[in-house]
Amino acid sequence: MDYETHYTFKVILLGSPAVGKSNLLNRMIHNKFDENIKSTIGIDFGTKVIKIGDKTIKAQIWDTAGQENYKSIARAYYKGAVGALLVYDITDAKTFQSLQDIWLPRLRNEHPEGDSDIRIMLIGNKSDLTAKRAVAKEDAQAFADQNKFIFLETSALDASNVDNTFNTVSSEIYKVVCERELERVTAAGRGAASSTPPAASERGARKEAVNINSTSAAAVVSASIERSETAN
Ligand SMILES: Nc1nc2c(ncn2[C@@H]2O[C@H](COP(=O)(O)OP(=O)(O)OP(=O)(O)O)[C@@H](O)[C@H]2O)c(=O)[nH]1
Ligand SMILES: [Mg+2]
Repeated sequence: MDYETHYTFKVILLGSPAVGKSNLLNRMIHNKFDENIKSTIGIDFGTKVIKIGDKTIKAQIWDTAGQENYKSIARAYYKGAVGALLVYDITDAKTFQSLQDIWLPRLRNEHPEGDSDIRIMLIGNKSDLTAKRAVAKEDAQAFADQNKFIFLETSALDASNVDNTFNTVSSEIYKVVCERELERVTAAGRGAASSTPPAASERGARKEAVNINSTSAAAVVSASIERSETAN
């Protein structure tokens, strides 16, 4: 089918080994679960096309191993991301702690302009294993509130909240794009009315950053295809 894509979003999965990142990706893109899945090697990604209003959005979800050597993949993996899913396993408190100690600081290190440039969601996966719960919902919610993240518990196994996660992160990103589009149009109007519009040029630059991100995401996709071909 031929269609025009209005926006391409890159969303990255982050979290410790075995929290279920790859199965979440599988569930979001193919509606499948693979209990014999192996730990991810290199970088993997899946694409899903969705409609928001009258716009066609291509969402790329990127996945890598929780144990991946940070420096070797960081630049390509984080580059151009406009959404991040911070994933922990509700049955393993260490994986929740590592989001605070490792994954969130890394993400912020790669996005020094701050969280306004990237929509972040906190995801407690394996919600089907309630009997083995080790992270209270209240603690996760408090961490999310403190950082202004949306929080959801999911199960890649029984699919609960997985579509909800995907739709929420996509519409949150889309809202940012719309806000920036509005800022750009407003700034352009102000620029026409005034001979020295410093705020306008600043905002124009921010919008440029969004465009550059989308383009660089596409460039990184081809880089990652080469990588996974080498890995296999
Ligand atoms: N019960 C249950 N098990 C899950 C769920 N998601 C993943 N698992 C299991 O958790 C293990 C790890 O899943 P993966 O998807 O490979 O985890 P990962 O985070 O991609 O791991 P790395 O690639 O090593 O970083 C597998 O044995 C899965 O079967 C879930 O929602 N519920
Ligand atoms: Mg994996």
